[in-house]
Amino acid sequence: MELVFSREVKEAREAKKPIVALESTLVAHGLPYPDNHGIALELEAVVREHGAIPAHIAILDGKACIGLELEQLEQIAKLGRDLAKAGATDLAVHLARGTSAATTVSATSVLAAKASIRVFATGGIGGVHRGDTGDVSHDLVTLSRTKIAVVSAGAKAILDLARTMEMLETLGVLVIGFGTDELPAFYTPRSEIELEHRVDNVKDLAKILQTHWEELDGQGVLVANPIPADAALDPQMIDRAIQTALGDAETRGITGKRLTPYLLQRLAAVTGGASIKANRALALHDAKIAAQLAVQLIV
Ligand code: PSU
Ligand code: MN
Repeated sequence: MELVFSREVKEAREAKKPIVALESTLVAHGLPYPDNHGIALELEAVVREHGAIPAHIAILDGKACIGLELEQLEQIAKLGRDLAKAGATDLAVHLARGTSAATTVSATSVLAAKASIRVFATGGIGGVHRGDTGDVSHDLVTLSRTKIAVVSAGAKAILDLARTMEMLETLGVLVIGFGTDELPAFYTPRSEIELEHRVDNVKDLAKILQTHWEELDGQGVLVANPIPADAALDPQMIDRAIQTALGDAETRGITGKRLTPYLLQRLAAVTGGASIKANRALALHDAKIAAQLAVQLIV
């Protein structure tokens, strides 16, 4: 497959600099304009500040873009939900037809791995939705078969976190708490779901990843990195807001691909923007740890 690299990523590859993948669905479908554009630029800045090169990933006119030029990123932020949302399964359709799409965690992971990028920062992965609809994000399956470390604040709190954790275990996705013994709950640091493994620094983490990938042919790893305490939302407040958003989605019959973006948008409205502020803080924290990890992996 032909990969199109941004100027900065092309140079980084030639100089063998560490690179961190970033997803475009968070930009197009997870956050409203113009916050999405500002946050995407901040994510890139944090990655650079910590010694790595950012590579936002998307499909533009049938090209798998690894790293986006400024105007491309802005275009994606402005298009928002008018842009298609592609999971890993949808990639071939866009590539073959020459169409454009924002890439989810699953699609971003697949394309990053094709570009030999091993570290990816995002807010929260998809997972098992609440209730009994059987809606389970393809992110989980992709992680089970793609060599990538996704640094995220766990899975989004709108999900059933306990079942998401069980599914990760079933699929053999290694989950490692970064400075925590519990799966983070996205907007809050704690879920009371205990993790089997914890690290407290990127050096320790890098060693585990190298062993996992190089000696055992292990695949995806979820690095569960809690939201910084000072940015966390009140657990009861966000729980109530999630209940409201879930109720609204049910009333309006929203399912499938539109569900996650709809819930995030409702949460932003119900919390008066507090969920967006928290999302920004946790994603920036993920970008920082991911950059430090990417640096550590090549030393
Ligand atoms: N995390 C966020 N915001 C998002 C997403 C994750 O903070 O918008 C996106 C990711 O792209 C993830 C997708 O892969 O939501 C999951 O969608 P679904 O539940 O339809 O699989
Ligand atoms: Mn789904």
